[in-house]
Amino acid sequence: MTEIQEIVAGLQQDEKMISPKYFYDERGSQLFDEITTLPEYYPTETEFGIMRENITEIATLIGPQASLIEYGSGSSRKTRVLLEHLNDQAVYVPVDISEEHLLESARQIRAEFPDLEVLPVVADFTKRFQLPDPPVMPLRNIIYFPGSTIGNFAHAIACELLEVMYHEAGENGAMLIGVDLQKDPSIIERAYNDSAGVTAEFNLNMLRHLNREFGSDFDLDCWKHKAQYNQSEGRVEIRLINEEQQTVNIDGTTIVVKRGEGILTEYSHKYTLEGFAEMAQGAGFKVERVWTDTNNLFSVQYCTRL
Ligand code: AVJ
Repeated sequence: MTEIQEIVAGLQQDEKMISPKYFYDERGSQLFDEITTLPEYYPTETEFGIMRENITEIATLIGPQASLIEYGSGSSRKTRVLLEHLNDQAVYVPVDISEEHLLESARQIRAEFPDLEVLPVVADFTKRFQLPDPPVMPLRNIIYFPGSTIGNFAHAIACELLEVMYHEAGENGAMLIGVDLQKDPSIIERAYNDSAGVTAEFNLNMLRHLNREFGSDFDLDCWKHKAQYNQSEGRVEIRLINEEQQTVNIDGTTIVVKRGEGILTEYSHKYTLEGFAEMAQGAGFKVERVWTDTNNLFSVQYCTRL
């Protein structure tokens, strides 16, 4: 299926949905960067703190001459702490769907770390893609998957993705992953309903992106952001709610959207430590080490192959 066919198929489901990967055009990547600096959005700062606090131990576990493969690297903000502590002849492979954003961050990283081999890959990491061959063979691969991006994926797909990462890690490889934890729902809901309205703008920008890139005609004035924590599923569900009945044309297909109907644009799953360990184990990983913050909001986990 092509991207546009995938989008149309999502809009024809009983519950309309569009993949969260379509958040990330140029503007969407910028808006996400802005989200990470919001006072209500605890994940980024908390993960950053955990990384800073434990960076010596993390770098020791990774060891020298490693290839760090980052899935969904965005601006690579958190990665800098890690790169600063990696040892000689390290390779950094940032993988991201947003080309301009990725290449600009790669350029900056190269300038900051002249000894580091930086090999950016423009790819949708939910699909198969080719990893570059570094000029010097690294001792091991470290899959770096920060930000709790794993939470975007429904359980079965998250499991598949972890399996792919298990294979990409290779024989003596490992995975370093950021995993957001279940907690007081009010803390979570606030993080996705910020008072400055940046998350709402980020959500709405997806339709702007689709109109431009795929020629759809969503009426941008009719949609409202909604984010709700579903406690029994342990996930935030983010939707765009349509306020006026409208028809949307995309790729020669007409979609009727009723007043009050929503489009699911994102899941953000939150985990228990046991729940994540079980999922990792299903993919062949053993959770070796877990670091958290003092409030147990977020975790960084080091997983080796079983
Ligand atoms: C990039 C998927 C980790 O789920 O918290 C932030 C995206 N969406 N605010 C998240 C997001 C709305 C974010 N991830």
